Amino acid sequence: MLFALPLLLAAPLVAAHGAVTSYIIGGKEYPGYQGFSPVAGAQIIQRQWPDYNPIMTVTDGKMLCNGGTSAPISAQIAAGENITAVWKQWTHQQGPVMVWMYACSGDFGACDGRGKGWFKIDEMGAWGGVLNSNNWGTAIVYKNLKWSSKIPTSLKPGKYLIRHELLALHQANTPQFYPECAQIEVTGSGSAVPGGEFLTKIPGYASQSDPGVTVDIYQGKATTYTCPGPKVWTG
Ligand SMILES: *[C@@H]1O[C@H](CO)[C@@H](O)[C@H](O)[C@H]1NC(C)=O
Ligand SMILES: [Cu+2]
Repeated sequence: MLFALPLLLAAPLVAAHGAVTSYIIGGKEYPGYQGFSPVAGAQIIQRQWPDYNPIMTVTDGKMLCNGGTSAPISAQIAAGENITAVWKQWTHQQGPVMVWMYACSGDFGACDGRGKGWFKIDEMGAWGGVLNSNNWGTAIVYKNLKWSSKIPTSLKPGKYLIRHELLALHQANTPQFYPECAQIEVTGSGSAVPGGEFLTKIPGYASQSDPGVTVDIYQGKATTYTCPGPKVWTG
């Protein structure tokens, strides 16, 4: 029984939660990382994350791409086109979806996502005025196991990280963050870049006490929800 115990404890961690496992751009599916055994040189556009475990604090280093470092390849996407993230599994129905980008100044291998360069291109919090409900962005991911976002049409072409973040709020005052990143090369003729008010650092885009982070969705007082971090930049 001593040997069985760690297995019993570990199994639910794999069974619950989730992570982005592939991406669809223009009808083509780009395999992502499937989990749990990172290997060097895997021909995927996604930065390999070590596990499905939730991140519990906004300052955790894993907030940046769930701990993943660079990948050997990237996908091209035209500005104005949609990218769809796909989750093999997802288990929570309360909390927002946020999609972020970061302009790399050089090669992906040297693009560490550090500094005040992250901006949101998409988010969905709650609707309908009742937070203790399934009217949340993550409930759509629960249902469809997919999330589509448009790359802003006017965005300056170049190499970018794209970071899909699910923030699960089903436990009162106990946020759980699930962020993964992929490498995309945006094409087009735009020249727009977000202004400083749209940019932030990750980790560190909000404080742990931000009402969009540490919230009790069951206490019935709050009826509206504001996603943490800067406003979405649409170009
Ligand atoms: C493209 O993404 C936007 C969100 O940015 C969404 O509203 C729209 O439905 C998506 N279109 C498709 C065809 O998935
Ligand atoms: Cu979970």
